[in-house]
Amino acid sequence: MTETLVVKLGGSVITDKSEPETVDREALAAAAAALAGTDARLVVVHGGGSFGHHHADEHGVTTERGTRDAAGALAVHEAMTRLSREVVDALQSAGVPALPVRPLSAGSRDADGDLSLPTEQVRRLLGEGFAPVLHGDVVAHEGEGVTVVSGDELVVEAAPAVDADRVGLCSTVPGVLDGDGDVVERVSAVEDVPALGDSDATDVTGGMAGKVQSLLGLSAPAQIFGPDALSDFLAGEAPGTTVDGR
Ligand code: IP8
Repeated sequence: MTETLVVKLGGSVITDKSEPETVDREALAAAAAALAGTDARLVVVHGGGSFGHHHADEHGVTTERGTRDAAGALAVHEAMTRLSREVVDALQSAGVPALPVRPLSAGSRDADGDLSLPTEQVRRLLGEGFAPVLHGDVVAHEGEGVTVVSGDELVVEAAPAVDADRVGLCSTVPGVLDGDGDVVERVSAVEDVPALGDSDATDVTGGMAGKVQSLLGLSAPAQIFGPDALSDFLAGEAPGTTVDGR
């Protein structure tokens, strides 16, 4: 049976973070070519890199701290729309039937910061043979105006919605690293990695601990791996770190 995969392309993988709004075209084309080589049904998510984070910083917006400045919120959203366009174009050029899905138009957070994201359109697009592409964005947040929604959060929402068989996070690091800098093969609980257990595992604004903790709640196994291992992941291998809390 055809597999359903949710793949996140980290913002740092597909952009040059040292220069505002700069796409790493070589890295993006390589990822798109790898994604074009799979028969799996694909949901693609990407992060902000030098697009979203630059503007979010400028306007003081995080996943928890919001803004009611409409121009600032639009600056973040439009930057992410520009990056999404680059990603969708690269995917389509490689032969992936990609179409963008905008979290700002659908998602929101309640006063506790819990995200709700309608996903019917993602399921339908997938069912009709498209590859929906979601991106980090800003979303309405009760009591805060708008706050950032990260790609990792979207992965956690999208994977159960499409009944994903596997989840892949393509990141700049080759996996979860232990205290010696070696890749940890498997994580079944945050405590499995002392270097993570020591840090604030409830921090979902970024960092490996928050990423691992949210992936542990999924009912599908997740892999965290570097850009060179994307094809291996798509081919059914388990590169980098397997995060599986089941
Ligand atoms: O790079 C953040 O997404 P992330 C997106 O996955 C914005 O954390 C708008 C900064």
